[in-house]
Amino acid sequence: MPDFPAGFRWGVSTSAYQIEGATTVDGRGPSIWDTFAREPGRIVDGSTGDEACDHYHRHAEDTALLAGLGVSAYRFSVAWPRVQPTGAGPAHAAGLDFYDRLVDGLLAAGVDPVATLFHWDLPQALEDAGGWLNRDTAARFAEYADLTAARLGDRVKLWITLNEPFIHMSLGHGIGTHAPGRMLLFDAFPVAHHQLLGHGLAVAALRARTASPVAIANNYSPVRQVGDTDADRAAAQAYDALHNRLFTDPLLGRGYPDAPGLDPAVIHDGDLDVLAAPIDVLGVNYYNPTGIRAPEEGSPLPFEMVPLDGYPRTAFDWPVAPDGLRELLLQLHDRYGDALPPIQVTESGCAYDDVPDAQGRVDDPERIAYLDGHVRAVHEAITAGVPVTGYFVWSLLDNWEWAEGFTKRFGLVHVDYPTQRRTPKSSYAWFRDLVRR
Ligand code: IFM
Repeated sequence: MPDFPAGFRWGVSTSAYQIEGATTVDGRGPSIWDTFAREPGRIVDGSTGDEACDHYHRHAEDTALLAGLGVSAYRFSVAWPRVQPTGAGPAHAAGLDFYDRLVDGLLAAGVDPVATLFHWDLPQALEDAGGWLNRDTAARFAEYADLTAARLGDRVKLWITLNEPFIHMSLGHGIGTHAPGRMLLFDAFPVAHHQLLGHGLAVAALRARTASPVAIANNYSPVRQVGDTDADRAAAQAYDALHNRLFTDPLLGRGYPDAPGLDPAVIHDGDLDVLAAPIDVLGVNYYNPTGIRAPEEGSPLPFEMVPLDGYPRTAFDWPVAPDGLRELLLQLHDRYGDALPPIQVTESGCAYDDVPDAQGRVDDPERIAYLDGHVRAVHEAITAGVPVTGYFVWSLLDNWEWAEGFTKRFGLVHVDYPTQRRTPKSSYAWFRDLVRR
């Protein structure tokens, strides 16, 4: 493995609903995921995040795993319904106490806390008032950011406002496979705009409370055009605008791209200035490229997704394509030039069906190969001049993978859910050695 620049940030990521459990403990309010997971047929194995990895009670053990891994940073998310059980009103002290303990434990272990404010677990009370379709949710989000930073702002080393607003819009509100389960297709655009507005307002709230850098974590997927007709080209451009540019263009001061579904009536005067508030870091979550061609006649979508041949595949059936990460980083650099802040890869990882052997060891050579390829791709991008300053593996632990429940394992650490026993996999040792070097 080639050398990385001094100060490069090596970390791992998780999110609250996927690991914490304890969903009714210490006054936490319900979130849209508590509701959604209880609806029959929503989650493949019928599970919920009620217990997940029980991290709420086992955070000290998990912090020790982070210390053993030697990472310089840990990206977790704060559960909004712990801080404001109904999404409004004063801070709920018992909820923030948990993050206080976590952050202090991380600092004592020499690990920088990196906090994401919204990783999809919207308080149910806000959803009942329209959720992200309601412009007011943006203001509520800024209020929650302020309350959280008032308590943790002196110790969190990097703030991330939103996680993957594109995925929350498209799966949660476009096709309904994630909470809150709405199927609005392109009428989901207000969810994009109100999340971005909430981000911009939250950036201002955070700046007033902390000197730590502020970021957003977007999901990106470089588009591989399949076919060579004008219609294929138009389809690839439409998908690229939606997945890769809808959130980043306005964030970096370019205004919205010409994307399907964009409704100018949702954008009020001055909004574009608010949501383009300067950020210090762009978080990049990358898993795989997407094959796109022109749709069949009569399709409700202006593109069709097609599987990409010639790549190994993960247990999620996603192609393993480290070249896509290099391509994406170079594309962001070319596209945004001087407007692009330093990048940190805030998620990169893969699911495999990891099973302990007779001795209880978990060997996951595919994950090691995956991470090796993606870390090298980052290095190639840095060598080509892209300012990448960090890389976070998704995820520290096997955890509750949204609509897939417990069936997809992304962790460097295996979790036996019935006993909550943690077993570091061989990829944990591999990543530890890489970080050490
Ligand atoms: O588990 C998710 C995470 O919550 C957001 N990014 C993608 C991961 C894998 O699907």
